[in-house]
Amino acid sequence: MALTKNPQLNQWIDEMAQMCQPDKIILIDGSEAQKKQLTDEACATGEVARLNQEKLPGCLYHRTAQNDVARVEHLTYICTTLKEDAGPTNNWMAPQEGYRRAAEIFRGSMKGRTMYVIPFSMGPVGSPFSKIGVELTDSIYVVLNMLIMTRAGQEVLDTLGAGGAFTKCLHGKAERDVNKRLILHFPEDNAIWSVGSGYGGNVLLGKKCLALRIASYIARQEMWLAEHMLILGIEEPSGRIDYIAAAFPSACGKTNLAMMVPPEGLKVKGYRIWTVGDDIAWMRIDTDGKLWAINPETGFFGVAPGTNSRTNPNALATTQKNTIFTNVVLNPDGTVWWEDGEGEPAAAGALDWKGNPWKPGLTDEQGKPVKGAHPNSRFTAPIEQCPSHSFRLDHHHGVNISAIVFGGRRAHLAPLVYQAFSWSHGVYMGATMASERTAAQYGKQGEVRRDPMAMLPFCGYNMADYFEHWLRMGVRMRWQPKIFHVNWFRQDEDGNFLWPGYGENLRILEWILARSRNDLQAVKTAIGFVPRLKDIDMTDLALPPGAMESLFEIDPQAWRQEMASVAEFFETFGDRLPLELWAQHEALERRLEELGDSRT
Ligand code: GTP
Ligand code: SPV
Ligand code: MN
Repeated sequence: MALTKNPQLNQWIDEMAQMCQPDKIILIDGSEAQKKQLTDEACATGEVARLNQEKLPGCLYHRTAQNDVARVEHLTYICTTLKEDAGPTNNWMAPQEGYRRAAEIFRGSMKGRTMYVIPFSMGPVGSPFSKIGVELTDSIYVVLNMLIMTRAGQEVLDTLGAGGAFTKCLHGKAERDVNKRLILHFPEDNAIWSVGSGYGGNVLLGKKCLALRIASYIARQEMWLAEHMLILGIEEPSGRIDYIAAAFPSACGKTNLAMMVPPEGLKVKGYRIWTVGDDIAWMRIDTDGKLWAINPETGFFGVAPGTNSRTNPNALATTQKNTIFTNVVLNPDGTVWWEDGEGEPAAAGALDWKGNPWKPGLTDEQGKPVKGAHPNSRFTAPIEQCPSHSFRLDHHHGVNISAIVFGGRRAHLAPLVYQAFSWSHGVYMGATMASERTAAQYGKQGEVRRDPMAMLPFCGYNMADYFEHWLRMGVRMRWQPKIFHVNWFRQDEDGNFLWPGYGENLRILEWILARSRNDLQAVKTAIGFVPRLKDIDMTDLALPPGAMESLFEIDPQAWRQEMASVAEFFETFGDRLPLELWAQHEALERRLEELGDSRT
């Protein structure tokens, strides 16, 4: 009997099954009973383990292979007919070549295994904002994660109907050998093939692969935006809620900002924070000419290390039940721990993310501390468990965006906050963003690289066309959100963060909202508007003398060096780069010469 009522889907499943040769095919219906059965099975094979069900009800533990702990950008490809359409920032492979090379690895790889069919919706089921995907996978870990991260199951198939379109997402663990690992995107076919990995961003195909790479390609054609952005709402005692969308590169603070708790000093102001999303925003211009955003996901796949009741109490509360922990420390009592986590790890009997005996203070042969949790260890948790989750999560229009914020991890150069002069200048600011590399991707940590709009690893087409698309979107809006840049990570000479970050960031968001309502004056500098220091509410926050001045320092010499690196980056796009960005670049060069860093 046919598996679904959609002939095109059935045919595709057949073809993929012929290639991968699973023993069985199981359709994921989204029911609790099936979820429990799959969990039991995965526990029996050791793919996951149940944690202490009294202390962490419904929680599971998982370890990835040791060579498979982060996204692999060097093995991630955009497969378009023309290489030009992938652009200079993406790895490219011809579609035929991609299918051929991946098929070699997929062929027969599911022998003795089950292929699960996961119908999922990114965005509320049936909303015109949403997109449907179907993921085929041989990993129960992937199924259990997708059930948290997306709306998955029978309801989605019903909505798809007999003729609906969907993104074809094929995943196989194969041997989890780095030399047989490929993450391929075929935007022209609305398809994704991922093979040889079991790590989140490579295998939860609704997330980075569909909701960013494929969606960004579709969004350009349909005139909307698919972005690597958190969305949060700030409610004032009057009841007014303003929503902010912010793009920071991986492991640069999106989850933390999205769930922030107002600091003590601002408590009297009575703000309430609403978390809409922590990683991805799909934004459209609605009939009112304003920008509206939804979070297409239903869960968080968040960085564990650094999460504690001081930095992110909402994340900690969210992860107390029904959560999957990946690559963290396993305590002997079936609880979990990670670096800069809550409380102390077990003094004895704990296992590290590799499964080796581990205790606090452990060092290797060279005397270097051994981390218990992998720096990119993660939790997968339902957004509805977050104490600050928005009441508009299932609203098919989402929320109206008042301000767009770009940010990176810069030890020097970028001030704490500054504002673009216009939409085009804001697009330039986003296009020229740079950040230090983190543990969320393979490669040399700490190295500064350009990461436009935090989309460098996630844009499914030529980024020159993507910038053009951003410029055009601005023209089409009747009401453009103001654009800002923040840097929570500026350091002093000794390498200490100058800004305390986390909840204290609300002090900067306050300024951002006031500016986006045209409520405040600001200081014009060469790079944009910066706050008058008196306009940042510092109640109960004492920074060392001179810290605020250092946080806002604009060093013309350093900026000129930055400009050279930006020009070099822009040149890689050749003629395809919108002239408007070069115009913005030249205007900034002129301002740097004329104004220097003159500030009042
Ligand atoms: P992805 O899930 O990879 O996209 O990451 P993310 O952008 O959601 O990053 P996340 O909020 O998980 O933060 C990553 C790291 O940055 C954690 O170690 C945090 O503790 C740290 N961090 C977050 N916000 C701040 C901040 O305001 N200041 C400082 N100094 N560190 C921060
Ligand atoms: C990121 O790296 O930006 C993440 C985690 O959000 S992953 O899903 O692995 O891409
Ligand atoms: Mn991310």
